[in-house]
Amino acid sequence: MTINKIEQNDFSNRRKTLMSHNMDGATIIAAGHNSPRNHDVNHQFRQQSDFWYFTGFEEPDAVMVLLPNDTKPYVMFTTPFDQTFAIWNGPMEGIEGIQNDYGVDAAYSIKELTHKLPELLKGYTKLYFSIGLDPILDQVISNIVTSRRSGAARDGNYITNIIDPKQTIDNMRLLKSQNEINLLKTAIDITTDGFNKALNFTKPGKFEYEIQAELEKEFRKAGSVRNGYPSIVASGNNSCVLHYTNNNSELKNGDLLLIDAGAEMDYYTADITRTWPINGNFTDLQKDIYSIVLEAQIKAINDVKPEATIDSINKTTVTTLTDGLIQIGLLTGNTEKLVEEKAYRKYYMHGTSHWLGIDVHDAGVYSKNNSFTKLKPGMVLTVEPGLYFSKYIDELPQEMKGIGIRIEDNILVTKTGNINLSQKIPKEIDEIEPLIGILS
Ligand SMILES: [Mn+2]
Repeated sequence: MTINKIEQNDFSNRRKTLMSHNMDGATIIAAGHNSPRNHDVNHQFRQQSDFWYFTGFEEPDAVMVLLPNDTKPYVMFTTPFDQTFAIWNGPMEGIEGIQNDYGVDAAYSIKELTHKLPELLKGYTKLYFSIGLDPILDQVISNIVTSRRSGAARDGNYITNIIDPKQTIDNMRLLKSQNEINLLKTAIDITTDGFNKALNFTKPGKFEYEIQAELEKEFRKAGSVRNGYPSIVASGNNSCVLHYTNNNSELKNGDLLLIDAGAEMDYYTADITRTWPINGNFTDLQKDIYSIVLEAQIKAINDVKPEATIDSINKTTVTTLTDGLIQIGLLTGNTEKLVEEKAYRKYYMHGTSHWLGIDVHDAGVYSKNNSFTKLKPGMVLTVEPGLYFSKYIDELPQEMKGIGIRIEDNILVTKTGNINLSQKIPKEIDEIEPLIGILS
């Protein structure tokens, strides 16, 4: 399997594009910080997505500064190399490493930020900076603004605008390059292997975490160092819980198993869901409900093409789901009217699609000023209809309670329509059933 990494050249081009949008100001983006778990143990660190997108640098506590009018436009503040730290915690780039390997024009110690950053920003009256993401950097910037303003009586050169660069960055991240698409494909192929193993190991009496282990073993074996989000391995009524992550129940004969998971590959993640019967055979009722969701999903995927919107795809989905809910007797009346009233919301309470990329719910708006973002070639989105008949909905017929079904694929928009990047994971009933439990 070829693993295409995002190269220094890609990061450099991204910075150039961002600077071309923000020529009249300095752009400042902070890296993430470690988050303590307890005592001297941190949660696993993963770089802040925007910072990584422009730098490829994976250490915490750094700050990127882009100065388009300077001869040295790409500046980085980072933690200097520390021998003790390196011995205890592993390799770190330090000032020298970041200068040699990351294409920065100038690098300084993060400890110098408060006195060096005001110097660097001297020639700029506009800052592109997202306030409210990093309280420490907010304070540093606020101090610079205050000090420049108090000096303004003499030179008139103070900071007049602080503009959030988010919209520009989101628009960039929304359109994927070929390298990014390749990485997403790799992440999806790895996830495919995991789903196949999970299918093969499903059997009544096992626990959700055992299936999770088989799934994630394939992720790790193939070179994915972490998931894009915590895996949902949900059996029985847990499949109706959208954000279920306990993954500690026993698989019961006659119940369904829903898995929503994605391997991350060099910062790009898959996001795939399948649902199957634990004992290898759908009951007639499960089949009926599954078929409704599958039909909605296939119709929605057919709708993915340039000029369509996440809203138009959602309309197709909820229309099909509403028809299905009428068929199985949970809704009565006219489809169009029921769709308008959002009567389906009781059993389908989430959206049909979201952008996919560095973040599982990736950057990019769905609509602005009441106009929906039109799909363009190079965008990647999920299509994930579902129906959830929670045991907590009292009025549901007993036999329906605990049936939760979602089917989710990852779709690349192309010039002529789309490519379903996760189509290799089976979802037709007669394809799925023979694979269940054959290795358990
Ligand atoms: Mn999703």
